[in-house]
Amino acid sequence: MIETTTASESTVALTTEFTQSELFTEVATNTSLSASFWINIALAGLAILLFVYMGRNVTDSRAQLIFVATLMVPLVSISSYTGLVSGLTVSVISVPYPGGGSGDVLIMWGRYLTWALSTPMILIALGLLAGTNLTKLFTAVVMDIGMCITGLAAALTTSSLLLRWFWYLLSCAFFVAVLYVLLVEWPEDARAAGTAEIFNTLKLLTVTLWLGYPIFWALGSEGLAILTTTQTSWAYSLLDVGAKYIFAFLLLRWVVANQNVIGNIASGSLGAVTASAD
Ligand code: RET
Repeated sequence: MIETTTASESTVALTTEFTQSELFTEVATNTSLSASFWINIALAGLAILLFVYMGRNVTDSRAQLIFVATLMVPLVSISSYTGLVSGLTVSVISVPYPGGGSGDVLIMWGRYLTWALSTPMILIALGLLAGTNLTKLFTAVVMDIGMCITGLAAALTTSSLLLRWFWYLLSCAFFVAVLYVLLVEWPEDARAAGTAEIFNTLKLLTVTLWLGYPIFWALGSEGLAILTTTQTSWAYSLLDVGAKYIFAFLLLRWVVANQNVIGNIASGSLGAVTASAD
């Protein structure tokens, strides 16, 4: 097991040195933690097979693009969780405590890194469904990437507690921009595109579940440490089930049944972009 150390022993290094095999063993011997990873590997695998099957007869180019973006979500997820179980994308770092001192914490930094690829895919799929223009899609995607990378910085900062939380706030600021596009801009676009009903269902699911991530970061082992690493991991893993697989299934099921509606969306500059692919 990983021991707690004092500040003086560990402030010099970003990480406490563990080999990849040691981290792999650390994860593997914690049955509950590794179950929180393996459950997602299994679900992502099933989702990939199901979505490929569901998309077999999709011919409309915008619908195909939605399929590819959405299929990337479980593809990135299976890679992400494989990184976590193999000990490749976890580290033990010395996190500063509010009262002084510090403690070694197993950080699942691979999650934040891979979110920078999976969450833009979710937004691209939602934007295409809403009939967004390129400006709004670009805004949502870059703000979202900013959120994930500053979240990664928050998790990996060891120099000062204050800076960890400053990164967290920066990440939240990026998140607000994403929420603005999701809650204000795209619902209007979706109304014009005739996809308001499904868009609003998916928007509600997305906004509700996505809000859970910063909450669990704050409560979890990388934040206030009210939850243990295993509990934090389960929280993220369960949020992932809804935000990725259930979200993707609902979206793709609707797209398959409503290709004609998708085919008629031609708003903004993205209409031209996808039309030229025909
Ligand atoms: C962090 C911590 C810093 C503040 C904020 C966060 C938000 C994370 C979100 C993650 C969503 C992930 C999903 C993954 C699916 O593949 C980085 C936890 C705002 C919203 C949906």
